[in-house]
Amino acid sequence: DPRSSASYYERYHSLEDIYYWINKTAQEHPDMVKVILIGSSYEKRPLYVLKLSGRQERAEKRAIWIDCGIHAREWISPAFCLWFVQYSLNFYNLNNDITEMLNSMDIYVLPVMNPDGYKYTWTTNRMWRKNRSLSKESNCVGTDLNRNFDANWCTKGASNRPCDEIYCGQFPESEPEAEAVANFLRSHKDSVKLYLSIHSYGQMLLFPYSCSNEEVPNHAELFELVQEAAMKIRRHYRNNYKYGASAKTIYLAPGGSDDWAYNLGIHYSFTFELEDRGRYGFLLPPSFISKACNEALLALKSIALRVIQK
Ligand code: ING
Ligand code: ZN
Repeated sequence: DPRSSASYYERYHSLEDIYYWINKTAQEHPDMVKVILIGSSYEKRPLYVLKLSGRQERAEKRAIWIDCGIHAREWISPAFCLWFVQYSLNFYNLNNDITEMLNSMDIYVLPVMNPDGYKYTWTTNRMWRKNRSLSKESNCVGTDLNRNFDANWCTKGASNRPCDEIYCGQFPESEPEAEAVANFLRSHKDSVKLYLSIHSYGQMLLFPYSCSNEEVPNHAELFELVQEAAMKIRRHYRNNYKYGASAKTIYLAPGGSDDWAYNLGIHYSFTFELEDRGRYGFLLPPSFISKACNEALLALKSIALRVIQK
């Protein structure tokens, strides 16, 4: 509708809107979209994954996994997942890159991995990061889902205190949101070749390890992939993304999903930190959504098409 000031994908959406959108998107594209329930959150909200497939059936199809919204306040992240799904459906058979991606790989998209936290950022505290699980030993609420995976769990760079923002939880996968993702990936590990987790902010393209200063065996290959993707963002959008192994590029962060996925055997595993460009932090105004999503899409395409060629 040309009269509306900004399209649906250039706004942020409440959790209820996103659930409605998931359903509607699947109904409108029954040939390309399936909804999979992979589990539920601590407060029993459903965790839905959209499975996107091209119309070409191929035996032994490989897959990409993308999760958004691990951290509640990083609103650009779910916005990217919605935007990416819409782009895929609109430009399949129109844009060569997305057509090739969807013909060679199924793409699993989890738009909101932390629905309880996301809801809380809309109702109560915009700056909430963790999920909303209660603790036995403390009145503080929430575990950092990106410290709850079984990769050097709760070592330096995470906290065992429930009041901290980087609380690792009671044990690895103690949180139903992390467990649901881990279970899904364990049962699809032969097909999923590329893992991607979307965060903000800071403009970085990261790969394992975050949980140690060690280099992964294919470090040089992963470095080339993010370097090329960052170069494309620089050329097309005149924006500088940093890139490299997480522990050296930002900080030590054990228990992260990308490290865990890597150790499971998904050797193309990445975390993207999207915009802002230095002014708004987590509070990126809606007018910046499309630029942030376009540059992340460019990086995703660049990496995915390389992985498809391997
Ligand atoms: N940054 C990530 C965090 O969880 C990160 C950084 C990347 C950690 C990859 C682990 C693995 O702290 C944000 N902004 O959340
Ligand atoms: Zn984050």
